[in-house]
Amino acid sequence: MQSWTSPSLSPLPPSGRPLRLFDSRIGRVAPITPLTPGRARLYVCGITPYDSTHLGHASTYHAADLMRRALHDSGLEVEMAQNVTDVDDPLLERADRDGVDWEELAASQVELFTGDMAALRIIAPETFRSVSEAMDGIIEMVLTLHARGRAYPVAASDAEGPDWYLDLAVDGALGDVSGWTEQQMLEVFAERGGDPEREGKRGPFDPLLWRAERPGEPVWEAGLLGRGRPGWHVECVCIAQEALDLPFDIQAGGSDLIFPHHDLSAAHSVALGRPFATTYAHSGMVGYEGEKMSKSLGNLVFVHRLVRDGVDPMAIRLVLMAHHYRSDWEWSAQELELAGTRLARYRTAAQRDGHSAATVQALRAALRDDLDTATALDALDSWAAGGSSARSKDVTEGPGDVAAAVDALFGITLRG
Ligand code: 5CA
Ligand code: ZN
Repeated sequence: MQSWTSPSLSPLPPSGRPLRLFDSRIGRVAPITPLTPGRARLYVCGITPYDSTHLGHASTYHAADLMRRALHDSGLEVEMAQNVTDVDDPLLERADRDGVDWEELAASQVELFTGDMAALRIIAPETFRSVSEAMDGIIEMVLTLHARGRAYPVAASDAEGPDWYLDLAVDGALGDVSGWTEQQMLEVFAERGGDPEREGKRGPFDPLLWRAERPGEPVWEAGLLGRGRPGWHVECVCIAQEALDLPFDIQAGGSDLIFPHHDLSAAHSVALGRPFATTYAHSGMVGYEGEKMSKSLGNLVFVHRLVRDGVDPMAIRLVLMAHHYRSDWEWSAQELELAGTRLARYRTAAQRDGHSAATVQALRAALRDDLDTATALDALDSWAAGGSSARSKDVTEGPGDVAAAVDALFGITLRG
């Protein structure tokens, strides 16, 4: 799939200091040591393209972008992959409701998404692949799971053939990523795409691997599994394997994916005989009007509308930076206004000779400390308040072009 054009990166020689990131699996911050020396491999779960990019998505991809920039600053090459869930229930239902072709709906929303990502100066992933593009590999993966004795059929009353599920019990416990109890899992499984009560399943959390053909749904031929379409989790395992190989270093995405999606992706991978990711990094949920911003609730603030209305995308980035990536927070128009003022102050400071090696050092230290953007903004506020006097006091060694560092580390342009 066509991704977007990455912003050009301001040159900043790597600090060589490792990124420390909170790992949901172990419940604490730990340094990132790539499995392949010198090269970090990162996967971020992509959009289901039936509504354009809202601030919640933007916040999650902003967090992944900061991870990538921090990994780069630590001296690593970075390789990143991102999927597009263009074959899934909510998208097909929306296309049906609106009387549009599902492929056209997906394509139009992906186009808006890539435009938003480019406007926000998010570095494009090396691999940006949709489920329909990855279908051959997904089918092969489902067939491999079947051949390894992990798939079982469940009769479907509204289809000719059975649906196929992954038998989690073969490999033992679920919950490696979330660490949740069965009760916690049951509370959210159904509302996050699961079907714990489906008759004929061996275990409540067994995920759908392959759904048999239903009238009006897009289908692909999968040999002895019959015609149909894949379940959700297998797509990310397949796209990650093809793009990055398994295991890889960091699985990123919003905290709503910890369970079931990331637990079950890891379970698929184990069933294939491979560990999945080493570190699981999750960003918090952005809310609006008292609830999580979500397509199903409809309480959305779209990036492209803000931009169309004249908001500087760099001010949006500053709002995102004002919240720690792991915390849940609410979008507000007042904060956006404050961010606009802040951006103007930073730009004035950058024009006024904003050299400060101490500030650059503080920015890098904050970023590699679990993406501590609030501390980075404090450093920038002091720098902007100090103006050119910061230079005479600055005795710290190292690069001191603050605007170049803000660009390289945080993706924000301060110079026109
Ligand atoms: N296609 C799947 C992932 S494989 C999916 O969750 N799509 S999505 O469109 O619902 O979300 C895309 C990404 O944005 C995911 O990483 C999700 O965790 C994140 N996300 C969704 N809503 C929010 C929100 N309100 N705040 C922060 N991140 C969010
Ligand atoms: Zn995913």
